[in-house]
Amino acid sequence: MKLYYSPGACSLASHIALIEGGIEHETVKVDLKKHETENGEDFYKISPRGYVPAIETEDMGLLTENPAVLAYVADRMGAPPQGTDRYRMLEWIGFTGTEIHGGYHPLFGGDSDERQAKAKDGLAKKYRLAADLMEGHDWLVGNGPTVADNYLFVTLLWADKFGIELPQEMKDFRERNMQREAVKQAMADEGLS
Ligand SMILES: N[C@@H](CCC(=O)N[C@@H](CS)C(=O)NCC(=O)O)C(=O)O
Repeated sequence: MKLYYSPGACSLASHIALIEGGIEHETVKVDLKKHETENGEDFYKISPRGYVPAIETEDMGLLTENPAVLAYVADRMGAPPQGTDRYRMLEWIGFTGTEIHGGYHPLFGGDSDERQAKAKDGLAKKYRLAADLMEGHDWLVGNGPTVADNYLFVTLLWADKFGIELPQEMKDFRERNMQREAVKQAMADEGLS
Protein backbone atom coordinates (compact mmCIF):
# COMPACT_ATOMS: atom_id res chain seq x y z
CA MET A 1 0.00 0.00 0.00
CA LYS A 2 1.17 3.52 -0.70
CA LEU A 3 0.09 6.46 1.47
CA TYR A 4 0.18 10.00 0.15
CA TYR A 5 0.56 12.28 3.16
CA SER A 6 1.55 15.69 4.35
CA PRO A 7 3.38 16.05 7.68
CA GLY A 8 0.95 16.49 10.56
CA ALA A 9 -2.10 16.57 8.29
CA CYS A 10 -5.13 14.31 8.75
CA SER A 11 -3.27 11.63 6.76
CA LEU A 12 -1.22 11.06 9.93
CA ALA A 13 -4.20 9.09 11.29
CA SER A 14 -3.86 6.52 8.50
CA HIS A 15 -0.09 6.54 8.80
CA ILE A 16 -0.33 5.59 12.50
CA ALA A 17 -2.74 2.75 11.67
CA LEU A 18 -0.49 1.37 8.92
CA ILE A 19 2.40 1.21 11.38
CA GLU A 20 0.31 -0.14 14.26
CA GLY A 21 -1.21 -2.81 12.03
CA GLY A 22 2.19 -3.88 10.73
CA ILE A 23 0.85 -3.31 7.21
CA GLU A 24 3.49 -3.19 4.52
CA HIS A 25 3.44 0.28 3.03
CA GLU A 26 5.43 3.11 1.58
CA THR A 27 4.78 6.80 2.10
CA VAL A 28 4.96 9.64 -0.38
CA LYS A 29 5.08 13.20 0.91
CA VAL A 30 2.88 15.75 -0.83
CA ASP A 31 3.45 19.49 -0.88
CA LEU A 32 -0.13 20.67 -0.44
CA LYS A 33 0.66 24.23 -1.54
CA LYS A 34 2.16 23.15 -4.84
CA HIS A 35 0.12 19.93 -5.08
CA GLU A 36 3.31 18.15 -5.97
CA THR A 37 4.76 14.92 -4.56
CA GLU A 38 8.28 14.64 -3.19
CA ASN A 39 9.13 12.90 -6.48
CA GLY A 40 8.07 15.96 -8.46
CA GLU A 41 4.80 14.46 -9.72
CA ASP A 42 1.70 16.59 -10.19
CA PHE A 43 -0.49 15.33 -7.34
CA TYR A 44 -3.68 16.25 -9.21
CA LYS A 45 -2.73 13.65 -11.82
CA ILE A 46 -2.53 11.02 -9.08
CA SER A 47 -5.61 12.19 -7.20
CA PRO A 48 -7.92 14.71 -8.88
CA ARG A 49 -9.19 15.72 -5.43
CA GLY A 50 -5.72 17.10 -4.68
CA TYR A 51 -5.81 16.43 -0.95
CA VAL A 52 -4.51 13.84 1.49
CA PRO A 53 -4.97 11.15 2.62
CA ALA A 54 -4.94 9.08 -0.55
CA ILE A 55 -3.86 5.47 -0.60
CA GLU A 56 -2.86 3.36 -3.56
CA THR A 57 -4.30 -0.09 -2.88
CA GLU A 58 -3.57 -3.40 -4.56
CA ASP A 59 -7.19 -4.39 -5.00
CA MET A 60 -9.04 -1.19 -5.85
CA GLY A 61 -6.53 1.40 -7.00
CA LEU A 62 -6.60 4.84 -5.42
CA LEU A 63 -8.84 5.40 -2.41
CA THR A 64 -9.47 8.81 -0.84
CA GLU A 65 -11.56 10.45 1.91
CA ASN A 66 -10.70 9.84 5.54
CA PRO A 67 -13.78 7.74 6.41
CA ALA A 68 -13.07 5.32 3.55
CA VAL A 69 -9.29 5.28 3.92
CA LEU A 70 -9.43 4.78 7.70
CA ALA A 71 -12.05 2.00 7.42
CA TYR A 72 -10.02 0.30 4.68
CA VAL A 73 -6.84 0.36 6.74
CA ALA A 74 -8.71 -0.72 9.90
CA ASP A 75 -10.02 -3.77 8.03
CA ARG A 76 -6.45 -4.77 7.24
CA MET A 77 -5.23 -4.50 10.83
CA GLY A 78 -5.08 -7.54 13.09
CA ALA A 79 -8.44 -7.39 14.82
CA PRO A 80 -10.68 -4.69 13.35
CA PRO A 81 -13.71 -3.64 15.43
CA GLN A 82 -16.75 -5.72 14.59
CA GLY A 83 -20.50 -5.41 15.13
CA THR A 84 -21.62 -2.47 17.22
CA ASP A 85 -18.01 -1.38 17.84
CA ARG A 86 -17.57 -0.92 14.10
CA TYR A 87 -20.59 1.37 13.92
CA ARG A 88 -19.33 3.33 16.93
CA MET A 89 -15.94 3.67 15.24
CA LEU A 90 -17.59 4.99 12.07
CA GLU A 91 -19.74 7.32 14.17
CA TRP A 92 -16.60 8.83 15.73
CA ILE A 93 -14.89 9.13 12.36
CA GLY A 94 -17.95 10.97 11.04
CA PHE A 95 -18.05 13.27 14.05
CA THR A 96 -14.34 13.99 13.86
CA GLY A 97 -14.41 14.58 10.12
CA THR A 98 -17.42 16.84 9.86
CA GLU A 99 -17.81 18.46 13.27
CA ILE A 100 -14.15 18.83 14.26
CA HIS A 101 -11.92 18.63 11.17
CA GLY A 102 -14.51 20.66 9.25
CA GLY A 103 -14.50 23.22 12.07
CA TYR A 104 -10.83 23.96 11.37
CA HIS A 105 -11.44 25.02 7.76
CA PRO A 106 -11.84 28.75 8.55
CA LEU A 107 -8.55 28.56 10.49
CA PHE A 108 -6.60 26.68 7.83
CA GLY A 109 -8.13 28.90 5.18
CA GLY A 110 -7.15 32.14 6.93
CA ASP A 111 -10.70 33.54 7.04
CA SER A 112 -11.58 36.88 8.64
CA ASP A 113 -10.79 37.41 12.34
CA GLU A 114 -14.49 37.26 13.12
CA ARG A 115 -14.95 33.91 11.37
CA GLN A 116 -11.82 32.51 12.96
CA ALA A 117 -12.99 33.52 16.43
CA LYS A 118 -16.34 31.87 15.76
CA ALA A 119 -14.59 28.72 14.51
CA LYS A 120 -12.41 28.55 17.63
CA ASP A 121 -15.41 28.92 19.87
CA GLY A 122 -17.26 26.22 17.91
CA LEU A 123 -14.29 23.85 18.14
CA ALA A 124 -13.94 24.35 21.89
CA LYS A 125 -17.61 23.34 22.22
CA LYS A 126 -17.15 20.25 20.00
CA TYR A 127 -14.14 19.11 22.01
CA ARG A 128 -16.19 19.59 25.19
CA LEU A 129 -18.88 17.42 23.61
CA ALA A 130 -16.30 14.79 22.59
CA ALA A 131 -15.01 14.68 26.17
CA ASP A 132 -18.57 14.25 27.47
CA LEU A 133 -19.30 11.52 24.93
CA MET A 134 -16.23 9.59 26.07
CA GLU A 135 -17.76 9.42 29.55
CA GLY A 136 -14.52 8.74 31.36
CA HIS A 137 -13.30 6.10 28.91
CA ASP A 138 -9.68 6.17 27.80
CA TRP A 139 -10.48 5.30 24.18
CA LEU A 140 -13.33 6.14 21.86
CA VAL A 141 -14.43 2.55 21.23
CA GLY A 142 -13.79 -0.50 23.38
CA ASN A 143 -10.63 -0.98 25.39
CA GLY A 144 -7.97 0.23 22.99
CA PRO A 145 -7.26 2.70 20.23
CA THR A 146 -8.84 2.40 16.79
CA VAL A 147 -8.40 4.49 13.65
CA ALA A 148 -11.08 6.81 15.08
CA ASP A 149 -8.80 7.63 18.02
CA ASN A 150 -6.00 8.32 15.57
CA TYR A 151 -8.13 10.83 13.71
CA LEU A 152 -9.37 12.71 16.78
CA PHE A 153 -5.82 12.70 18.15
CA VAL A 154 -4.42 14.28 14.98
CA THR A 155 -6.92 17.15 15.19
CA LEU A 156 -5.78 17.74 18.77
CA LEU A 157 -2.27 18.35 17.46
CA TRP A 158 -3.68 21.35 15.57
CA ALA A 159 -5.50 22.81 18.58
CA ASP A 160 -2.59 24.56 20.31
CA LYS A 161 -1.39 26.14 17.09
CA PHE A 162 -4.71 27.96 16.78
CA GLY A 163 -5.17 28.59 20.50
CA ILE A 164 -8.25 26.44 20.91
CA GLU A 165 -9.40 25.92 24.47
CA LEU A 166 -9.30 22.21 25.24
CA PRO A 167 -10.98 20.38 28.12
CA GLN A 168 -8.51 18.57 30.39
CA GLU A 169 -9.94 15.22 29.21
CA MET A 170 -8.93 16.03 25.63
CA LYS A 171 -5.42 17.07 26.73
CA ASP A 172 -5.15 13.77 28.60
CA PHE A 173 -6.43 11.87 25.56
CA ARG A 174 -3.82 13.58 23.39
CA GLU A 175 -1.07 12.70 25.85
CA ARG A 176 -2.28 9.08 26.12
CA ASN A 177 -2.02 8.79 22.34
CA MET A 178 1.43 10.38 22.32
CA GLN A 179 2.63 7.42 24.39
CA ARG A 180 1.68 4.86 21.70
CA GLU A 181 4.68 3.43 19.86
CA ALA A 182 2.96 3.69 16.46
CA VAL A 183 2.16 7.35 17.10
CA LYS A 184 5.78 8.07 18.04
CA GLN A 185 7.01 6.22 14.97
CA ALA A 186 4.62 7.87 12.52
CA MET A 187 5.35 11.33 13.92
CA ALA A 188 9.08 10.69 13.68
CA ASP A 189 8.68 9.43 10.09
CA GLU A 190 6.83 12.63 9.22
CA GLY A 191 9.55 14.75 10.82
CA LEU A 192 7.28 15.96 13.63
CA SER A 193 9.48 14.99 16.57
N1 LIG B 1 -12.70 15.36 2.44
C1 LIG B 1 -11.31 15.02 2.70
C2 LIG B 1 -10.59 16.21 3.27
C3 LIG B 1 -9.14 15.90 3.55
C4 LIG B 1 -8.38 17.17 3.90
O1 LIG B 1 -8.95 18.19 4.31
N2 LIG B 1 -7.06 17.09 3.76
C5 LIG B 1 -6.23 18.24 3.99
C6 LIG B 1 -5.12 17.91 4.97
S1 LIG B 1 -5.75 17.59 6.60
C7 LIG B 1 -5.58 18.63 2.68
O2 LIG B 1 -5.02 17.80 2.00
N3 LIG B 1 -5.67 19.93 2.32
C8 LIG B 1 -5.07 20.45 1.13
C9 LIG B 1 -6.04 20.83 0.06
O3 LIG B 1 -7.27 20.69 0.29
O4 LIG B 1 -5.60 21.22 -1.00
C10 LIG B 1 -11.20 13.81 3.61
O5 LIG B 1 -12.05 13.65 4.50
O6 LIG B 1 -10.28 12.99 3.44
